[in-house]
Amino acid sequence: MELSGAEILWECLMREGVEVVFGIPGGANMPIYDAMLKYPVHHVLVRHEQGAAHMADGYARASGKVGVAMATSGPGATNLVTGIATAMMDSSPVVFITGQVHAHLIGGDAFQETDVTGITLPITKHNYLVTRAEEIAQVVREAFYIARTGRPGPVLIDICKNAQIQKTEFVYPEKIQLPGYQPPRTAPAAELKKAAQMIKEARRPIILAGHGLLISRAYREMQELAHRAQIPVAMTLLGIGSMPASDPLNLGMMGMHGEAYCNLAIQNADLLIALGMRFDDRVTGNLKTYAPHARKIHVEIDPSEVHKNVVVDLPLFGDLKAVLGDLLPYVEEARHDEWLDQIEEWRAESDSRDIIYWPDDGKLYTAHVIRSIWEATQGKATLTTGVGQHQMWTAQYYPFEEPYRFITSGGAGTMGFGVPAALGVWFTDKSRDVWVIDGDGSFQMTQAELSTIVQEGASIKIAIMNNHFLGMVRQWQEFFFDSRYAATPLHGPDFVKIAEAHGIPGRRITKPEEVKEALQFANQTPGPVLLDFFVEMEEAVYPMVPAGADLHDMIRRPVREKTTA
Ligand SMILES: Cc1ncc(C[n+]2csc(CCOP(=O)(O)OP(=O)(O)O)c2C)c(N)n1
Repeated sequence: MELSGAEILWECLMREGVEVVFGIPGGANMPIYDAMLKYPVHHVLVRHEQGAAHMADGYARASGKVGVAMATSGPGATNLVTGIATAMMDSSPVVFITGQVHAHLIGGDAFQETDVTGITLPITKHNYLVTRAEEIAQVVREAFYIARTGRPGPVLIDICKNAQIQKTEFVYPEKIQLPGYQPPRTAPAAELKKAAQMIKEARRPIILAGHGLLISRAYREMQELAHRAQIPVAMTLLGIGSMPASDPLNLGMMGMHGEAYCNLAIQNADLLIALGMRFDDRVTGNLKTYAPHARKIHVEIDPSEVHKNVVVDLPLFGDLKAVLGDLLPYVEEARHDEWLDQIEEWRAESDSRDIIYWPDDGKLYTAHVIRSIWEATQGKATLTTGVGQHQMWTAQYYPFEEPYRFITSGGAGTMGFGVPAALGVWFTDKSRDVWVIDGDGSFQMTQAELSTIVQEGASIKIAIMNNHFLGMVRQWQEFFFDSRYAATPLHGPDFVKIAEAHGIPGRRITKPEEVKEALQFANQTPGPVLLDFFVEMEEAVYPMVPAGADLHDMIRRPVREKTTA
């Protein structure tokens, strides 16, 4: 059957199970958009291509399926770049499809010509420039396969306009052969036995649970390992949800803003079992003094991550689900009561400093607002965030019982991620309770997507933690630059009016006693709602490991006298 290149693209997308795409049309991808009308796919028209990228990314993270974002050539394509880098850093499977000028014009500075494959080479898992219609089917098939297998990641397909228009015979490639691309599946039995022996010998073991556990859907196997050998679990920011917050073995988040007792446990451990995490500088602090007493097992699908930051004793290459499934039969039951008692002692000391136990002093603290949102949503919402203090407080004060409920930009730390990612999450299941916890700075970066939310009729609740600062940078200035607040005080618009201008009901909350009623209002109002919380302006996230400092060298929240309320 002869089809145009654009039709072939959609035929392939249908075969990949694509139901929703996010994007903006323009000169170089108009044939793709024109052909789209013949196919049962929902297109979400965004207001800025960065939004499309984050939506597709949020969709992918929440569902495990490949997200799809589209843009025209030139500025359309370059507007995707931040979103592509964000997906790359967090191993999110997204296929980006950009239009390109006619093949014969390439290199001639044609209108809206940009070398997007060149630009995105270091921030994609793979990318393609397609100049002929005959290539499209094969390329799309490969792109989806590469995006979702092994260590997932973004793949970009740049399709010249002539290739979209040309007609050719459509033959769907049933098989793909990529000889140089063979992600490891599981580790050899001898290595697994070695790992089990190391676990048996450990007196102070700890599991480091990363994003890979969620990506490979191996969290249940990890929980079984933890329970069988009584091993406490520390999570990275993106590993949150892999262990239920209420599990006694859960130590919460590790690293720069991790729980103090969690970081102390890592520094005193005699065995680290690192699962699908990459020893990022935000979780290790100073590498020279990191977990000095511990032997280290690292289970990783991407060989380039092993020995990169931390040299380990035993690397196990493979898909976590397969590796843990194969490891479990070798792991014996064990108890580490003394070790857990020690950690409990550190935990009690941490509690004495925790802002969450402060009595109501009339001030609106972000940590308290987030805990109230947790209560109002019975801990069952799916949350997206921007980047900054509010993001860290969300990680600390919204205890997640389930995986895939905390969707946030980790590796890239991309402000503006929250609102568009939430729309992507909503498309995975429209009955989900989706909340954005945003900062006033982050919100302003992609607030244009409020229009998209309204156009799509999406029920998304947005809670802005409005401290009138670029809060996290202000905190660094307070701690490390003698409180010289260079370019961090932030004048924002009236967010309630902004919401109302979009037809979204909004409320401003300035006092603790208004919080509960506002959250009820959000829960009871169908469709999107925006809540603008005027929170304490100069509150800091604790604990904090200064960049590059030893992991145990944390700045702690001063213990507060429990006198007046
Ligand atoms: C796109 C982007 N630009 C700059 C930064 C640097 N940065 C990190 S946190 C932060 C402040 C965030 O402010 P806000 O969103 O209001 O959140 P808050 O820290 O106040 O909770 C900035 C500017 C970033 N992470 N991303």
